Amino acid sequence: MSWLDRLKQGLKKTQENLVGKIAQTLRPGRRIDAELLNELEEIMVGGDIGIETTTALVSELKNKTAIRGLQEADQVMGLLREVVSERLKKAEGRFALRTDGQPTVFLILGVNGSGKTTTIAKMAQHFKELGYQKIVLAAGDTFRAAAIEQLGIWADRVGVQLVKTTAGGDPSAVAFDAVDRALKEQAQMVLIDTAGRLQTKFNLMEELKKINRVVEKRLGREIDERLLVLDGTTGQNAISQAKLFNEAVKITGIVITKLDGTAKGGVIIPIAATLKTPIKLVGVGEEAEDLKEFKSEEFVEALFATNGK
Ligand SMILES: Nc1nc2c(ncn2[C@@H]2O[C@H](COP(=O)(O)OP(=O)(O)OP(=O)(O)O)[C@@H](O)[C@H]2O)c(=O)[nH]1
Ligand SMILES: [Mg+2]
Repeated sequence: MSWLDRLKQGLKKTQENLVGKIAQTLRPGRRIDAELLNELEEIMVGGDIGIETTTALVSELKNKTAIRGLQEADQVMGLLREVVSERLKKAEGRFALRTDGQPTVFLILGVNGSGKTTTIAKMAQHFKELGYQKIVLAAGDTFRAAAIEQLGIWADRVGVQLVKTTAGGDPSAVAFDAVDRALKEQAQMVLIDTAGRLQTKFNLMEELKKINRVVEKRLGREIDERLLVLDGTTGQNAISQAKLFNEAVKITGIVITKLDGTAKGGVIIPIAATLKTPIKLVGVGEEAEDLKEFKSEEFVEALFATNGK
């Protein structure tokens, strides 16, 4: 199955919940009026676009229909696609990969269960296939023994190195050791896993700051990417998570997972429109092929597909 087909399949519920419902509202023969715009607004808020972004989108639709002299409801879909595309396009971002012989270092963050560890596994596989011969994974989620084991299984399966400690150990020390090894052995990449849960939120954020600090000290430069993994099924919650994490360490990119099987995927629009952080990867399933670079055009095509075509 091509990536576009996977994306379409993954986004099917979101597509139905959002674009499907909007299409029903935009019946041929209906005129564009205040009532129609209110209905659109309701569907968009219900589709996890959030009040702020919905208001902005609807007001832009209103202006554009006036400027272009559009009166027919069935002319609105093309316009909506246009204004959504613009926002998603601005949120596109590529990975910062090093080309100076130093290892590219990514710190992976996010609340528990968001998909951090599987994202690391998928990324390791992807970069291995791209020709990165030496990749080091750091089992920085020392909170649970199972988390260390899970990453270890992936490291064996993909054929990359793992640096770990025992459960309850110091995550910063693991991250430091992984980067230290990568520098000494001239590895091309280090992917650092972190815990998504600790006793209190304050502790988690302080720990993430410490990992970041310790790694950057060893590197003598900034970490290349601090990637926040957001679970697409949590809808609007993803936005508040992003703000929270961004206060602790500056997030350089967003990964949105689990867009399959949720009707809440519309959240990608406010993520793109309100957060100043590029979206770098989107995930629509548990297989390695289900996680890919975010390309707004493909995404819009899948989101606005009619009848899954
Ligand atoms: N359907 C679906 N499941 C996913 C996707 N990405 C991850 N998962 C699943 O989500 C679950 C949690 O993923 P993990 O990678 O363990 O999440 P985590 O953030 O490391 O979680 P903690 O280690 O508990 O903090 C696993 O069962 C994954 O297989 C996705 O894109 N789609
Ligand atoms: Mg994990």
